Amino acid sequence: MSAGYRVLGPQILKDLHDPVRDFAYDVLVGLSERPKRLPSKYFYDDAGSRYFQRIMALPEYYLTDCELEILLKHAGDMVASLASRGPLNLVDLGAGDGKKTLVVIEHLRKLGADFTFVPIDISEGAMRQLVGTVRERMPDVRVEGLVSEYADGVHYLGREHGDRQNLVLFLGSNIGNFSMLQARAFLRRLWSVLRDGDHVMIGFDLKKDIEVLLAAYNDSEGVTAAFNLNLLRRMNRELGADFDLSAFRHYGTYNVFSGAMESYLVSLAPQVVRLDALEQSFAFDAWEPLHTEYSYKYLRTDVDLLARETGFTVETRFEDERRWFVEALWRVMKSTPTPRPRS
Ligand code: AVI
Repeated sequence: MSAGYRVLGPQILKDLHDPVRDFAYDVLVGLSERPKRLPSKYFYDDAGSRYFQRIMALPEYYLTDCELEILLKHAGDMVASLASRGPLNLVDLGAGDGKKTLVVIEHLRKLGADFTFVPIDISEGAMRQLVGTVRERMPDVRVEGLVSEYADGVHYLGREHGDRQNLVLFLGSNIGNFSMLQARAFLRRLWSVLRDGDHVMIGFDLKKDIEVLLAAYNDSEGVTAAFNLNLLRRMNRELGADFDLSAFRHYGTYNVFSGAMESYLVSLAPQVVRLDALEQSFAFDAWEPLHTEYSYKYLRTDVDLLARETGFTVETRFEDERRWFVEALWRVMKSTPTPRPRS
């Protein structure tokens, strides 16, 4: 076992960072910037993960339905050849409630594959729920859950799972929460810990009618607003802050130039917020934004380019009927030596 992880029950591992200290540090950095910003990974405390599960069930949040439709139709074809190639780790980065992953697992079981399910998620509550669901519904499946951020999960993968082939799932447009630069860096890092012939399956949300995008991130029930505002509640609880949630509003907008849905919390009045854990106060002007999330949307050509730029070859890609979402299966290419420039 690597020194960075602690066993939490027989099959859940937890990383050893001090989560409150990391959170405090990122809040200090983010609230000191202009414009103010916070990393979207802090949405996912247990309450935030529950809000996100509600978002995935909303009629306006089409992403989950599109991806589920693709997986129900094509997951069998996508994993068939991998299942026959010997023992496999099915790694799920940002697993959440695992609803879509269960479809892939079901296919691997039907194909008689020898596999271990390795879900990796930042939320311990979501992880316990997922591991519980798999144990209950599919007691024959080996599960080894890891509660950690993506970067630590990728590091763990490289150290602990080098001897079996890997299929890494990165579903639900989680990649969209990275900037294009971060997505490239993340995929290169993932590539570097994987071996030639390993696979990644990535869900990309495509560029589409802007009204559809705006509705998905500004739902009529206000669940996305509550999800966003929960970040302030989390700071109140964990960092001794005194944010007044009614003094901020959620604002989701689409930036056509960058291709991202952008989420903000906008201060409705001039106010000063105290954070005891930082021994510091922060002033907000009226209408000052606090940026909380990017959700990048892709063109099909962006997806293929990203594969090429990060060392993968595109094996298959499937779209839903509305052609709003792409599920891509990429293979890690390592055997071809990088061509050297002629001298
Ligand atoms: C997790 N992630 C891919 C979601 C998204 O669409 O960016 C999070 C989310 N934010 C608002 N609604 C959903």
